Amino acid sequence: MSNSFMTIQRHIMEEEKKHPKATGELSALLSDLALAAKVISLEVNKAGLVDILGYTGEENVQGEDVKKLDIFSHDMMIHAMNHGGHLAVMASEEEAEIIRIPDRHNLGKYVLLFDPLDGSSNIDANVSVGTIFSIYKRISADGTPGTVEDCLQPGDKQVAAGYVLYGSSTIMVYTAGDGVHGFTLDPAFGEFLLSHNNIRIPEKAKIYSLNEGNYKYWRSGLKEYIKYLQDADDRGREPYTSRYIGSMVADIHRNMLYGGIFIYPADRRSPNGKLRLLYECNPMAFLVEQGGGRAIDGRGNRILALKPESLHQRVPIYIGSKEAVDMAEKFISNEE
Ligand code: AHM
Ligand code: MG
Repeated sequence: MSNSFMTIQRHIMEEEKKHPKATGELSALLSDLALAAKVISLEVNKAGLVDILGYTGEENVQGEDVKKLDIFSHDMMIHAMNHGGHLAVMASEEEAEIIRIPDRHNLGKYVLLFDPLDGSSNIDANVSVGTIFSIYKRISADGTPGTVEDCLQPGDKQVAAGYVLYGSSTIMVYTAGDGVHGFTLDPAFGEFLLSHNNIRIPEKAKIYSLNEGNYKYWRSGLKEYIKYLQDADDRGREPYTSRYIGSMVADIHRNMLYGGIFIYPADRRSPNGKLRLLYECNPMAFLVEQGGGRAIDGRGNRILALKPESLHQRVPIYIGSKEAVDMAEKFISNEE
């Protein structure tokens, strides 16, 4: 079948058919996520109209509360996902505790972790933002409500993960452990259509992305690594180029396509970096590893091997093209 008719639902079903024991539940879950993404995409694209249409107060013209987009996205994810019967429990970057699924719907075998709208501080400037998701199988007993332990599994246990980038177009990228695939939302049909089959992150990077405003707080190894990237070498290597949007989904998506490294390091001000292991680092690490790249914490560990200790734990991250992450590891392994 040609790509133009390969919808995300069809792709997910065909992937699942490769596994003889599959029940179709994961397909149903991913399809529900695609639906939530379409609704969030519509709302994100309307954001700029808010001022023009006079929705700026606490209430809109219909007398309804105007929700901030990150809260809207959080609520939308919950409403789209909590009645499907496939989940035992959820957790979101926007909520301190686990999100329980209503009775009778909470006996499914999967666990969903998500960041409903990452980078939302950028939204008023029309900068791209994204939704990130991560799916595990429950470890608590079947037929009981899910628990916090279900959410605290190492990233290596993910069965699927992905992101939706609301940019110049809306694209949903996912992996279910067999490559990374991207689907662009066709606004005319309202369908996600396969646009990026089997994304492979270039092994050699050209781009580095990190917040250089934090230079003063970096340790010596990171300073030396960035200096190294900015320099040419005598074997003909050109300097890297710097690109930092400040929206993780957009920065990593670009690096997946063009080759690059994204870093949110530990430094003297943020001893564990900024980004959250469960909602940001693990799903992105699964995608990047599936695309042939690497993701490490700069302390000798793969991101996906870390055992989470708490729902909102932060970890430093070095993620992207293999060669660039290997090189970063050498510089930072002996930093002071
Ligand atoms: P958020 O979860 O509050 O939106 O913050 C996460 C975002 C990432 O998308 C981005 O990579 C990072 O924060 C940027 O942080 P900084 O402004 O410190 O560079
Ligand atoms: Mg976030």
